[in-house]
Amino acid sequence: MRRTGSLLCFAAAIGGLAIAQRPAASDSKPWWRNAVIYQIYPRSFADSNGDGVGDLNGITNHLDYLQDLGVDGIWITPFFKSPQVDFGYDISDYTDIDPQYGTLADFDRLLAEAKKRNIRVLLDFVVNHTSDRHPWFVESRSSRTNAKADWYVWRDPLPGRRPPTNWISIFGGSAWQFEPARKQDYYHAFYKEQPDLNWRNPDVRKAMYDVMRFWMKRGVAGFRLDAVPSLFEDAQLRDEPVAKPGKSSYGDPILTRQYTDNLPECNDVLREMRKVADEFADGVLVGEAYVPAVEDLAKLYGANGDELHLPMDTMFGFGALSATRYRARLLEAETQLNGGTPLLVFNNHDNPRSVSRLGDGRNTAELARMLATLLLTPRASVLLYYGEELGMANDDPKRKEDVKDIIGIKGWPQEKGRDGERKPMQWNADTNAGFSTGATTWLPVAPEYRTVNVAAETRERGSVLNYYKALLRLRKINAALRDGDFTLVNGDDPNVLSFVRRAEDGPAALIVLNCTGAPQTVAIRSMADKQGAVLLSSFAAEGDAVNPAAIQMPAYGAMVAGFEK
Ligand code: TEU
Repeated sequence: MRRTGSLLCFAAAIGGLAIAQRPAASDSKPWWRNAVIYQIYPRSFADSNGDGVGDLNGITNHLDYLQDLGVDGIWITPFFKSPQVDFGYDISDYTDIDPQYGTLADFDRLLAEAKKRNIRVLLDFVVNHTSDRHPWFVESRSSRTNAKADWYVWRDPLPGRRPPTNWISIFGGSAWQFEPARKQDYYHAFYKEQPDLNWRNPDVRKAMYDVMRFWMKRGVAGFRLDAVPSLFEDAQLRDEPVAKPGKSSYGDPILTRQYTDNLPECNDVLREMRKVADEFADGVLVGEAYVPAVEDLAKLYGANGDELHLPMDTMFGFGALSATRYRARLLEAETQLNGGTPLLVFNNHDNPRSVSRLGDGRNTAELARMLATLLLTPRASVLLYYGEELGMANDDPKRKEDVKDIIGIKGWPQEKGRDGERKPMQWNADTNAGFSTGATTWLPVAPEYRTVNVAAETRERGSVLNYYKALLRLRKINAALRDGDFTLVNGDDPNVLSFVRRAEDGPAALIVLNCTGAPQTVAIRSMADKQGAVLLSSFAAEGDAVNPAAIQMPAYGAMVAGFEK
């Protein structure tokens, strides 16, 4: 492709270049529609006091970076009081901060500083379970007659003190734990230190809704609801049938989860939570939901759009790298979510980072730029995981004695745990990657930090970070990417995914993504008579001419091109 002066003018004329466009003056869309929400794992983002563990003040210190990156909101994973068995997903006080992360005053300062920068703050609401040290559970386990006796899921054991059902914990072993004081078992979908709340009890519901109000009154915009499918279990206590032969990495039988996941009662709770969120302007509920099919995802928006605003589409980003699969998933999201906004995600603190999971170890930066484009150009809201914008790779522990995540400790070596995707954020090439001034950090920084870091990538033209920034900017200023509809264009090409976003009566953006590690040529027949110009590409310069009849794509190449109509 060639760069020409006249094409630059053409690109400006069709509204592609930054200088030619401004965001719409009065935008009545809710803030979360087409928003980019940046997930922060606070232990690993920035350590302000040198103890080797990230904290709230560390986040506040880097809000300018996030503003410059161009995100609309942040979701911070749990920083509430917790024994940290599951690094904060075991909460012992929902309305206070764990001292290792800071204080309520620190949090209020974070909120105020984020607000100044127009960044919304979402908290992680662990709704399915508390810590076994939570005062509610301490009381509940003490007798069968106390005031909180029915706040958790208690059942009599079978004769011989066998567990009430064959249900298996998601983190391995029986999902039941015997409590001598009650001579009963309690249910835990996750660790035994994470007893499940009894959502059939109205007092539990009220207490949890009051937690939401506590934080929303302080100014948080909403919540990412943890482990939504696990809220209810079969009231009749039916055993799960065997799903397939063999054993899990924890040595358990592999059972279905038809009596323990995604029960219809979950939707009743989501409707109630939505009403609470709607008591506040701008309230938003994001949901963590690993569901098997698009119909299940659709249900989480509510039959009348009155449940989650944004259930995560985990099927899209956590499957194989395949143009065919992405095409099918994006089409489903467009047509089968009853008008709900899809929420796309490639990375989080529970899954190996995408460039390692999907890549072949070569062309990692190219793959990162292609995945960025695939994430940020469809009609969707987006979750971005800290470090994803740098192209950070996974870095699993090599020895069992180094593992911090209890999943890895229990499941080693088949299951290495989630430390690899929770490595400290790489700010610069200094000691501890600029994450901490401490002598040691809770997890060691990944060796790649010397080149993959914010400081180096800010300087480097065409770096993954600068590509993300340009893409986030384009997504805001380009009418087609901001508001346009979505049409798949290159049939069933197994290697290259292409689609068009078109604003009403306005310019169009053509997105072309090579989902393979080999060069490809693609022809967009429906646009063969048109000529466009590159708006942003991982391999071509802004303003370069684009001829849709024959587009040469290098390995993992990505391109966004502007067209007049
Ligand atoms: O995860 C819920 C969930 O479905 C996980 O079991 C996920 O499948 C697993 O981590 C994959 O390895 C949420 C949180 O995101 C996770 O970090 C917590 O450990 C879990 O809930 C328990 O609160």
